[in-house]
Amino acid sequence: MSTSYELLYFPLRGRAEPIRLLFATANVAFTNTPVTNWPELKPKTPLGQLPVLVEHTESGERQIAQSMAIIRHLARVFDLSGKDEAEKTTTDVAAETLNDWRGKFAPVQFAAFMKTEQAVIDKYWAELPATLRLVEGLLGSCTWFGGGESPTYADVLAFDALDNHMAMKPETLADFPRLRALHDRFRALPSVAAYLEKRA
Ligand SMILES: N[C@@H](CCC(=O)N[C@@H](CS)C(=O)NCC(=O)O)C(=O)O
Repeated sequence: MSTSYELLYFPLRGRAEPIRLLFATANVAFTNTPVTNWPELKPKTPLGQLPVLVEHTESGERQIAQSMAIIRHLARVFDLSGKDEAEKTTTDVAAETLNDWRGKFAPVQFAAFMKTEQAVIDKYWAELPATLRLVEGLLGSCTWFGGGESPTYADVLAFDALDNHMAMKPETLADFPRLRALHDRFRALPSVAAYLEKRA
């Protein structure tokens, strides 16, 4: 049964971007639907939040909420969760660590919107090198965060986090050559490169 995918989110990167990057990694087409009528749509979504993935099949439509549930679901379907139990567990450990980091970054990235205090922002940047050391340590000498020969959804989360930091502070990875190499390697995957070239 063939499935077509539609991703609903506000017209920005935010929580939907790792999902878009996952589609790009798997080289699977999807319809990106920017939501501009949120008050009207909100009550029709499963949890009153975006992103929502809509899967269309011959037997009907299924809406999935929660960005990490969407990512893990698609990663299983597209075989981007790690190839065996060891790789899957390593991938999950990396993903949870990256999510902890992404959670701390959100009030800094969206400081104006979230009215984050300057002291919180300063503390975040002061502690960033320690966080990056931890994350780089998890990658170790592996090519990908799952420890295998091909990328997993943890690499998608890592790329998105690294990319968002570099957009704010291009020098972020100056002292972290293995994370910089991971960022370059992921960005160079042909289907990802094609997506990045087009993305708004
Ligand atoms: N844990 C959820 C959080 C979703 C969430 O907070 N979505 C925000 C946008 S990033 C939202 O829908 N805000 C509008 C609203 O709650 O009405 C996820 O990761 O999907």
